[in-house]
Amino acid sequence: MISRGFRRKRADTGGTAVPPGQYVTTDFPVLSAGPTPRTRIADWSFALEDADGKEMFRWGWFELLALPATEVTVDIHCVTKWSKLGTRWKGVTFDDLVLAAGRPPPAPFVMAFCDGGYTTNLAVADLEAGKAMVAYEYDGHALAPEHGGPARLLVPHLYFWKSAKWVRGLRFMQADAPGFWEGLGYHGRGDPWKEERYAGD
Ligand SMILES: Nc1nc2c(c(=O)[nH]1)N[C@H]1C(S)=C(S)[C@@H](COP(=O)(O)O)O[C@H]1N2
Ligand SMILES: [Mo]
Repeated sequence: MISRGFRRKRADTGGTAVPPGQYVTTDFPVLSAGPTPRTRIADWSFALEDADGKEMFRWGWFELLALPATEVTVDIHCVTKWSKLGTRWKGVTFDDLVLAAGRPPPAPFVMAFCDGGYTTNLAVADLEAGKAMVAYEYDGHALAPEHGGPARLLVPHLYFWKSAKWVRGLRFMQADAPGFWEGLGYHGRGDPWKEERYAGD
């Protein structure tokens, strides 16, 4: 009871508990458009590619772990209407990846790409200044494969489909272009507070 009351109070401090049309869940649903890929750590890497598809930088698994790590506790919002409050993650922020790459973002948009073929588009403005990370721990443990392990994107201020699981890199783009769900009618940006669920919202 104590933790319940505390949680409610915490969520209320922002004025609104969850974005419009969302309900709070305490479990952690798995939503995947296909099977869970199983990439060996030895074969895993994360790449930044420029707008011509040329590699800017690539980190192997242990190189990623050696970068400065950031821990966040954030609420997440799925477009299927569940929200989960106070989720705890650890990973490397987009800012720290860009710093380590030693080159500023060469274009204003990215396409995130993943094992299994999933993609999602994001504006650099929605990644920088601490807004996004490549997360490899959830709630103090290695990220489970079904939730995107070994590593996933975490962009909690947008609907959770933007948080690409099994992410393997970001390809910069001069012009915005739809990823997997965006090409099937979902919104290009997906701000849950504006209820940007479908194209045209
Ligand atoms: N690679 C990949 N990433 C993905 C998805 C997917 O199908 N494949 N589904 C997205 C959707 S729609 C949601 S709601 C979240 C679900 O993450 P979870 O399974 O950890 O809850 O992952 C997003 N990232
Ligand atoms: Mo989703």
